[in-house]
Amino acid sequence: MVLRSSLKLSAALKSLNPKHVSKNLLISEINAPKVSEKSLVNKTENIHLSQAFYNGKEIDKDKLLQDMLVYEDFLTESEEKTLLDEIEPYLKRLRYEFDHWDDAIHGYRETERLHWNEDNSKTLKKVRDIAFPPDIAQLAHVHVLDLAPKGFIKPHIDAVRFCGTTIAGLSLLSDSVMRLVHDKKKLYTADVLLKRRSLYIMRNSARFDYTHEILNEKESVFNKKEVPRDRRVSIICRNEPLPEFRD
Ligand SMILES: O=C(O)CCC(=O)C(=O)O
Repeated sequence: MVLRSSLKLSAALKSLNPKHVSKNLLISEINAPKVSEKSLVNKTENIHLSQAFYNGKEIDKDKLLQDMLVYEDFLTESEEKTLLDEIEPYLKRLRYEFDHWDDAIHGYRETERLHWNEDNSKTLKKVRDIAFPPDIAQLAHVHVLDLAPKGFIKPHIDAVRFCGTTIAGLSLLSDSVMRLVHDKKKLYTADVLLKRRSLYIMRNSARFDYTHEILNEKESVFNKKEVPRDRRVSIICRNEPLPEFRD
């Protein structure tokens, strides 16, 4: 396995650069994959928008709902186990990092993986097929992020140098809540329930215009209901940075 530190979230977060976003959106919207509405399970139930979306007209809620998709039960229990069986031996050798008060992630260990066994390659192909249109260049490495039960991710926008229009993430082992907050208009927020074995696709406006974070165990509440946090492993596929942002 070849490690590319640029994909790692800890590295990517150190160079956040959400500028030129409107240009990105124009390009990315052309490339947006056509996801069948029929295959979306409980999308509206899994995304809770703040009142501002209904009171104000500044930000289009339908646009956000087109760009933040959640597929419940995307993985079967057996697919989840097969993915964990492959990555667990490696993750177990790493220590969770809790140390630095200013880190954007707290209580995590992570790796990137290029080669997967046959079954897991099939599962990841399903993710890639649904998340990315055929003509879009994808990062070959898959990012694996393991959050301890007390781990959390602070608000950030992924650096445009390291990731293109789309982030597609599988959630293993635990439910969690992802919060999106509009980068310029902070009252526009969306809580997204990421159930164990679900897949989320965050693209275009959701990826560029909103910070995203994974709430810590104390704040892990969705629509007034507590969402108990346990260790959570996410497996994340991304597409290549847009050409103007490549090194
Ligand atoms: O663990 C996740 O699903 C979120 C990861 C994340 O924040 C990112 O990839 O930018």
